[in-house]
Amino acid sequence: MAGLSALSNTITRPEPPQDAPVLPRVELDGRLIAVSNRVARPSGTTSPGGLAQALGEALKARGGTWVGWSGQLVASREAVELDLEMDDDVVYALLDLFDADFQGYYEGYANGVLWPIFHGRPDLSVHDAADFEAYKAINRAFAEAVARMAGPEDTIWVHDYQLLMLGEMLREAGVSTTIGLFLHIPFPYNDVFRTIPEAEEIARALVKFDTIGVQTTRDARNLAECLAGMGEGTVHRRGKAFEAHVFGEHVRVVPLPIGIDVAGIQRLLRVPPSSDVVDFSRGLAGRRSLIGVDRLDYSKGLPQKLQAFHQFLTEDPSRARDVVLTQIAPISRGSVKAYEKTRREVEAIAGCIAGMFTSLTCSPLNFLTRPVERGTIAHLMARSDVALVTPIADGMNLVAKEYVAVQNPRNPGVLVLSEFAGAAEAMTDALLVNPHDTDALSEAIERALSMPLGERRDRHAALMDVVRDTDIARWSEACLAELSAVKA
Ligand code: GDG
Repeated sequence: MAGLSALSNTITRPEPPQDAPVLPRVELDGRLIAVSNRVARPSGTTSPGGLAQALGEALKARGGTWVGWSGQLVASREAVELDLEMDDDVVYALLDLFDADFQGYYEGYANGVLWPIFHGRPDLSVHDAADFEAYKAINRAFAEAVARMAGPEDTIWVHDYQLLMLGEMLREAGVSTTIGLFLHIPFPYNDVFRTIPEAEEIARALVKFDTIGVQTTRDARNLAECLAGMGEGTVHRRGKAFEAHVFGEHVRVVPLPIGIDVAGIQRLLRVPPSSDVVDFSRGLAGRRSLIGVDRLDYSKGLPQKLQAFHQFLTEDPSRARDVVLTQIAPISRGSVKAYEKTRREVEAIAGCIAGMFTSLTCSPLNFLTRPVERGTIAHLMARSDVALVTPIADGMNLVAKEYVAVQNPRNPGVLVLSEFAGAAEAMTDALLVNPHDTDALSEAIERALSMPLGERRDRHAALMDVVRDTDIARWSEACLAELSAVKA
């Protein structure tokens, strides 16, 4: 590891950001009504998460109505209210949910069955038929609220796995306008999807959407073929889209990779860093910085990442004085059993690394399970030589794009990226790794740390093109273009 300490420390101030060019807007006839379980309301504190982050930016940019859960649970269905909040051009329509259904809907079915199965982990699914009834009841509550406000010219844009039944329920409620779904998480292979006892009921509901946007071509193919396979239908490829004719319906499944607000994250670097970041930079004292930012979720590959980092240090314990990995891992869905288990597993490996490699004067691992302020994350990313983004399955992974966006193009860091992140489909100039291969991941860390400047610059320039191409404004315009094409 002689090379490591000999390399110059790459902590540099990123170059001044360039604002993204203004894009032509897709004109919609009526209003845009976005619907998601959670809403990033201006008055509230948003928990870390890619969907709220992305949708918030998209709606702020063009205006519209955002329907989502108010955060309030009520004791009877009759007490459910819909509150309206205005902020600039966005109306937040906040729906209370019925307490007795909420747990079955959210922890039980959405996060206990759909999340693990869609991430290829049917072994972690905990199925209870009553949870599906609760899931449908909450989807119906959303459908009733949206049906009350939707006009015939409006465009309804539903988000994610919590609301898969909404297209069908809106049609049942008499809504005839365009309804699209964007699925932020991967869609699994047919055999995995069919492990859900209600797979056919869900498939029949999915075909009621006009268009379904997904993160990658692989997801689009999986979804269209799965739907067609379940109903003995057909799939045709039309350009990048897959069109399924099945259950007497026609649904278009389109890869629409999501991105980030590039100018927005770069603007965070114009605000001086907090004293914590300044102290952190000072404390590095020539050590190289690696960063990871992942909700504490089994899909994010945290045990695999820490295991590989442990191996990297074990191969040459002197590395523990040359590098520091800052892993931000805010606890997420802490009351779901599989998450508790992942947390214990991750904490055990982190404890093992700390125990084996921390000296009286330095530690190679900063492991944080509390959420960190967004500006701090941006500054830490900008000051890190390497980002480790190693999910075992991920719809896209915005962290990979955020890291690239805040690098100094003259002296950029290196992105180590799991080949199982949706981001890997286009970000092929990252160091792509299989996170289950501990040796390969440990080697990728070393290769990233010793990559020559010329190669770092070339890879970064290519990655930055991908990040700009999928900027959040472009993504939302591309989604809305798909939706408006349905009406044409
Ligand atoms: C879902 C899909 C898809 C993380 N920790 C903190 C924090 N974060 C921010 C990150 C990033 C976001 O949360 C996480 O986005 P990801 O894309 O990585 O992952 P998910 O939350 O699983 O998002 C995913 C996404 O939806 C969008 O479609 O990419 O595949 O699973 O922005 O920076 N933010 C703050 N403190 C933290 O501690 N402030």
